[in-house]
Amino acid sequence: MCATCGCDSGSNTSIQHLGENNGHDHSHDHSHTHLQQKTIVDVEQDVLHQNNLLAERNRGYFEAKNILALNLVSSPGSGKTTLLERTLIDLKDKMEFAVIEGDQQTTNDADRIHATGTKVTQINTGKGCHLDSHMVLHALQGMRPKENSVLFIENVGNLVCPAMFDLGEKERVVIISVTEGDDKPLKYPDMFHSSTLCIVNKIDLLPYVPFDIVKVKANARKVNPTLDIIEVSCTSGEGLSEWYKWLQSKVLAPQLN
Ligand SMILES: Nc1nc2c(ncn2[C@@H]2O[C@H](COP(=O)(O)OP(=O)(O)OP(=O)(O)O)[C@@H](O)[C@H]2O)c(=O)[nH]1
Ligand SMILES: [Mg+2]
Repeated sequence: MCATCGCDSGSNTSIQHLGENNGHDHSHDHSHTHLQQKTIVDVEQDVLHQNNLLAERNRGYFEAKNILALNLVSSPGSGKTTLLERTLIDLKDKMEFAVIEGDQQTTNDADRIHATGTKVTQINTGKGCHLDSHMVLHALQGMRPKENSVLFIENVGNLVCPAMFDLGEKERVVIISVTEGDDKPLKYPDMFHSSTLCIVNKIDLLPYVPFDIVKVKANARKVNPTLDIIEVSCTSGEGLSEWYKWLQSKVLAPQLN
């Protein structure tokens, strides 16, 4: 049990590698002896401290290999996997990609990514509601993303707990879709505060939903004044070129053709 958010993260995790790697499945149990502490505050600090240590290890690995690691976070169904499918296909001649998928159950998202021809590893968190740096470390050991590549880590759909868990990523990208309501940045500020880019997805649905795009931007910048914001529709393709430009601007020189 992860006391930080009350979920069962880590005790029931399975990792499955799909595609061109030395795939193997395994579950692993670990006794969280550090949870025997006196107070919840101690437990929270310990869980996050352990997570941060491994996150730094992941970050060192990414830096050594010149891998741009991006952590994609959002509530369930905002379009993370759809955005990845489009991106992986549209930019496949320009960049080398790998993907880690996080979901409580199923390999549905990994199957979708695999269909694009991209190396992908699925992490199933069981009862857990977020990825942590330990899970990502295990996934990396199996998948070994290439040097000078872009690694997308699609987190479990959840606007709360993933905000607390550094995975070692370079940047965090939060996705919000127009069906979710323009007040979400104010209600879930940690996620918007810790991200560097906010993608507003499903703008093709704007004529049908009461969502104020000016308001959502103002709300997002209230909690994070330096947040980049890009409006897209993964269905129509509108705005995707701006996302691709942002992505290319983050990729270090050797990753560009
Ligand atoms: N209208 C519209 N639908 C979209 C758009 N992007 C994604 N969808 C749809 O939204 C639904 C959820 O998309 P996913 O990409 O699975 O969302 P997700 O964030 O990966 O979901 P989880 O992994 O379950 O959190 C699917 O039915 C998509 O086809 C868009 O730009 N416009
Ligand atoms: Mg998904």
